[in-house]
Amino acid sequence: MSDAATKPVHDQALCVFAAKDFASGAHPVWCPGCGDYGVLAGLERALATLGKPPHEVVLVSGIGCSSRLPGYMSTYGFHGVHGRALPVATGIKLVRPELEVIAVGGDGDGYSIGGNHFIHACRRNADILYVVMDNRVYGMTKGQPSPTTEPDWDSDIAPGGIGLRPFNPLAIAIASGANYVARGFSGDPDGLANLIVDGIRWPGFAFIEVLSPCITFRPEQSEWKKVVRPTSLTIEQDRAAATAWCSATTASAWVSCTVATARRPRRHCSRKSRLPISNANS
Ligand SMILES: Cc1ncc(C[n+]2csc(CCOP(=O)(O)OP(=O)(O)O)c2C)c(N)n1
Ligand code: SF4
Ligand SMILES: [Mg+2]
Repeated sequence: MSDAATKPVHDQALCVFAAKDFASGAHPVWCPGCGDYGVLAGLERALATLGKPPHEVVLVSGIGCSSRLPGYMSTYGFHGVHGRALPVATGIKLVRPELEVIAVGGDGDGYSIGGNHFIHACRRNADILYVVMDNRVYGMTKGQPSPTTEPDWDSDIAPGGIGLRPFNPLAIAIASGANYVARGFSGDPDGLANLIVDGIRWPGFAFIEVLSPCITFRPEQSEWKKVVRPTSLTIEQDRAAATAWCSATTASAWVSCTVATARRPRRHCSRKSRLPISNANS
């Protein structure tokens, strides 16, 4: 038997695809400087690294600027309705477990109208990846506060700020049962690509929160590139410690972290070999 036949599929396929093979050719309509460009680049690089043929990948989204992303990639795509990316992605995985299913969207889509689906997708632990482009605002509908907006963010729509404690997506995901949880930054597409590769390889539900600036409605977020700093923190197996760490760091969003636990994914979903997780952002 040749070496190629005994190697894991993702190793055999390495270097077969370039990042550009995952681009659809459609020109993004995002504002120049929008963080979502970095997420698109990170996803394309990650899939090229994994050697996944575009026809074996399905991208599913809801509604929002960020949810336009599937249209810019050459994989299969499903641009659905607001807040419903995760149930659609879960359904696709159930009937086609051999496909790589990736849900993408924004903080409004995933944590507000889709918040219930987020919690239960973590709990169901299907073997899919969920990438949220968090700009702490509803970009597409012109700047309303979202669940992750800071309480004192002052705007014409919410003068003086909404005064509510922000939703903590990382802590919620871990506490709800997600197997792999990480935070990345759109200004670091290579680091993000590493997190995406790890998230896809890790069995069960993988969630990656990406700090992705909306430079139009939150121009102050262009400062993120000066303050976001990677960290090598990795917590494995200890769900309580990981949740506590994420809860304690709510205010300081300026880190990347990887938290992974090994709860078995749902039986009806494809089982992947367990690969070691790396300190992707160290
Ligand atoms: C059922 C429903 N309610 C409200 C809307 C209006 N709407 C479209 S996008 C959006 C928010 C998008 O915010 P987010 O998910 O953070 O994406 P972003 O544009 O910031 O990337 C809303 C409220 C809708 N399309 N459908
Ligand atoms: S409005 Fe904001 S989120 Fe939407 S494309 Fe422009 S910069 Fe990006
Ligand atoms: Mg948003």
